[in-house]
Amino acid sequence: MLGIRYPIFSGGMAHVARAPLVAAVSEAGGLGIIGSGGMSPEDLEREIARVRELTDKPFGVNLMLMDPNVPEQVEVVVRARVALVTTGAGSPSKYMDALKSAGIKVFPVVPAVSLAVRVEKYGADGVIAEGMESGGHIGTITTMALVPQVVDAVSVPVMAAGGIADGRGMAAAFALGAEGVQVGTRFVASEEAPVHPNYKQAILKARDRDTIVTGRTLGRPVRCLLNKLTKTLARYEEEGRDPEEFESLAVGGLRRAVYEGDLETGSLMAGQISGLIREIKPVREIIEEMVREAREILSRGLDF
Ligand code: TUI
Repeated sequence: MLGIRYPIFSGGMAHVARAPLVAAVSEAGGLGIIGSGGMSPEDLEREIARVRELTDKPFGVNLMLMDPNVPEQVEVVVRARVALVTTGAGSPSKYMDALKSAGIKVFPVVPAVSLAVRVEKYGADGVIAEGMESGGHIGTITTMALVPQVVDAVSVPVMAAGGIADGRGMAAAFALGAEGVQVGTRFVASEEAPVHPNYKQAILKARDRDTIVTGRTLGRPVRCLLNKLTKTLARYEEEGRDPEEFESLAVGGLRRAVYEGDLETGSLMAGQISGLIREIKPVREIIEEMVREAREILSRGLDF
């Protein structure tokens, strides 16, 4: 469907999934996805051009549906005829016709079965079932429980996301009926990710319980590494403080993490699989090891 060698998408991570990472993933045989969250339409147009300077392989764009620029971003991706659009943080129904008429494949991220069924009706070409192990904005169901339920509920291909950082996770996703995986955190800790080294090192240092979800009480749950900011935000929620106080600390947090490497007041969005990631590696190595390991696991029989 997409003309890629391996069924591996990189997450459309705002501020992180820029041309160097996106092109590296597509060059390595996966599908790189630009994270357009926080970009003006002009920024997005420029970023698409930068990817095209680096690779002639297919790539995609993620639309973060809470971004006020989405209507103009849709016009940009339609003009640019990118291979794939993924959507997150909302329902993409309004944009489906424009994207499909341009021949763009659309894979919405779905945190629940109900949304998967709805987007299939609107014409989605596939869905990305994203579990709450993921970094960033999340739903409430784990990948293990969500993926097989979405697989049974829709007929389009299902990609699994959330908690997948190696060939074991990829093999598990196939065992659950997924046809591919989307990987985020593992690619933040890649050589090519244009992210402050402090952010990458924080992922390497993290252990299994070092992420926290904040913003649930505000209806916008986000998973990040534990740090001064997220501990304070969690306390504010416990104390039932005014959401404006929460917002004033959280605003701009992802930018502080990605560009300034601010480990205290940055939002270091990362998934629960951070504890598994011990080394910064080139994207090609990450992808090739993942595929080799998944193949090896899936070719083993059962001995009982
Ligand atoms: O979107 C994500 N992950 C994200 S977006 C993001 S940017 C951000 N920055 C600061 C604060 C908040 C966000 C960081 N990480 N993943 C895909 C995803 N989509 N997760 C959950 C959803 C989702 C949630 C509800 C999709 C649809 C939905 O409901 C739509 C409806 O209308 O029912």
